[in-house]
Formats: sequence, structure tokens, C-alpha cells
Amino acid sequence: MTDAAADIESGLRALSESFRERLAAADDEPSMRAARAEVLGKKGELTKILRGMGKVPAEKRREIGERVNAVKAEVEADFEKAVTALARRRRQADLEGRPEDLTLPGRVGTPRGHLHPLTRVKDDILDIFASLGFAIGWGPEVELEENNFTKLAFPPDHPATDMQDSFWVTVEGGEPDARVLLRTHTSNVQVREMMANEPPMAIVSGGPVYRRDDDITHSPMFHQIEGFLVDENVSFGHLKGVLTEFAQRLYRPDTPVRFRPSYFPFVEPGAEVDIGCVFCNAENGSRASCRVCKGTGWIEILGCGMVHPDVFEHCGIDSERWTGFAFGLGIERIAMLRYGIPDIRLFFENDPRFLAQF
Ligand code: 2U9
Repeated sequence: MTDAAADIESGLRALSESFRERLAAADDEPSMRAARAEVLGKKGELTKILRGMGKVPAEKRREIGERVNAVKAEVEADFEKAVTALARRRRQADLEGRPEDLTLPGRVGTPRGHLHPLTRVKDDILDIFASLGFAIGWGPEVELEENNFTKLAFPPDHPATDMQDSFWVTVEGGEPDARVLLRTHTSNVQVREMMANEPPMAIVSGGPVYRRDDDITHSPMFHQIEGFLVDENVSFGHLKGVLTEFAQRLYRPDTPVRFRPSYFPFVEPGAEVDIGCVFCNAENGSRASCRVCKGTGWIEILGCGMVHPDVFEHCGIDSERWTGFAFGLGIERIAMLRYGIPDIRLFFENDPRFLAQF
């Protein structure tokens, strides 16, 4: 072999050797690329070695040329192998070093929604009446004055009919003297049922009602449940029996229940229903300081009475033949008592910290 050819040959060997060492020492891909560029780059070591090519005799050039190509291919293959091995080592270290198993279910769990506390209380109350044989009725929230006040025998000067106490609605293109408002109670359901059907009937319904009130126990929109039962020979005794059963199913079978005379324009006689305070206990002396019953031992839960004969007549029912009782309650009040909620506005703010407690 000529000297020039031998020099190239030994240069190539040294180059392969030192490239392999540099690859082995490189611990990231950029240093591996740098090592490859030092060998194969335009100004790299191979270019320097090939400067001696001119001195190689013509008959040797082909052999040396093949050798050069083989070294180039070897460098490329070593480089690819090293890069792949590095990626595999990294992945392995990553897997072994990672404390979490990403396939495990989350610790917090998927948060699930639930019914609003008012919906739960409403459903519980309607379920009790449904189990006592009442059908569930429905009526619109935007109602004629006639179905909201007039047919219920509200005197024309009753404060609830004042502009201050109701939300009146202007109906564009409606009848010129049709007076329309957001219903102030769910009594429109009973009025509509009586206008459309013949007794006997026992119907209960619940939903939003609207009044111009706003403080910690009154909201301009709140929810009521009302019901009534109409048949022949219905007495105040039936009213007491049904509502006592209702209160004792809603609270406890031994809950004391009392009926106190009261006035509502659409019933006669009218009464309010109290239950024995479930928050205090007279025996252990805490009653006087009870904030819920204010020391009386009783809490009011609903109003009721025998349907006024005028109301029957306004709704096309013969008051000589049919009698009936009716009742009404505020769902928020029952829910505030049940869950100890101090401010009615909490129900409507949709604060998840409040709602998550039910
Ligand atoms: C018809 C005939 C009679 C429904 C009644 C009450 C007594 C009553 C209040 C409770 C608290 C409303 O939510 S509240 O402010 N309701 O006390 N409601 S009797 O009597 C009717 C209804 C419709 C045709």
C-alpha cells in the first residue's frame, strides 16, 4: 500500500474509533449530532482525511473510495443506534421514576350533580299527597287577574291586589282590558281545575309564585304547594285528618299537630297548622331560648281552611252540593326549617359551597 493510501486507511480507523468514544460519552441528542457533524460535516475530520486522496495512485482510489463510503455508513448507523438507545433509556427511566399510575381512577372522583334542596322538599311533599290519593296538577305562572284574584273572592281593595304587591305584565297585542300578572300563589291551579272539571277531585300542585317582597325570609320569587279536595259532605274533620297525616309523614309519626283559627279570603273557616317544635325540648329547659319557635314550642308549617262557597260559585261549582278543604304552604319555609337555613336568598344564589351541602 502506498503511504498516502495507508495514511487515509489509518485516519479512517482512528476516526471511527474516536467517533464511537464521543458517541458513548454524549448524554443527549444535540451532543450526538455535534459529534456526527465533527466527523461528516463539510469542515469535518473526514474532509481533512480525504485531502490526501490526491496522492493516492489511480488504481488504489476505487478501493479507498469504497472504504470511505463504508466508514460513512458505519458512522450514520452508529449515530442512529445511539439516538434510539438514548430515547429508550429516557423512556425507561421516566416509567421507573414516575410515582403515579396514570391508569388509576382519580382520587377525588367525578363530581356528580344532585337535585336542588327545594326540588327535594317539593318532591317529598308532593309524594306524600300523591300517596294519600291526590292527583298532581299544573297551572301557568303568567295568569289572568281573574284566575289569580277575582275568582278566589279577594276583596277589590285587598292589599295583595295593589300595584306594590304583584308583578303586573303588559301583553302586547293582548285584549285591551285583560289584566295579567305573575301568579302570586298556586291557587290558579285549583281555579282552573274547577272551571274545567266536575267534582269529586283531589289535586295538589307546586311551583314558583311571585310577590314584591325581599328580605331574609321573603324572596320576590318563591315556591308554594297548594292542594284541595272537593266532594260531597267534606268536613273540617277530613281537613284535620289529611293534614295531620301529612305533617306526621313529613316529620315523625308522633309529631304534635295543632290547628289555630286564621283568616284567608278564599276559605271559611280558615286555620294555620303548627307542629311541635322539632328544634327544642321543653323538658330539658332549652325551649325558652329556642330561636326557631321563639319559646312557644310550636312552628307554623301551613295554612288551610274549608273552600269558601263564593269561590265555588265563581268557579261554576254548586256550593249547596259540594264542600271541600284547601291548604297552602311555602316550600322555602319548610326547607329552611328542615336544613336550618337562615336566609332564603341562599336558595337562589347558586353558590356551589351552599348547594354541595345537600
Ligand atoms: C282555592 C280555594 C282555596 C289555599 C290556601 C292557604 C290557606 C295558605 C299560605 C301558606 C304560606 C301561602 O306560601 S304561603 O305564603 N297559604 O295559608 N292557602 S288555604 O286555599 C285555596 C286555594 C284555591 C280555589
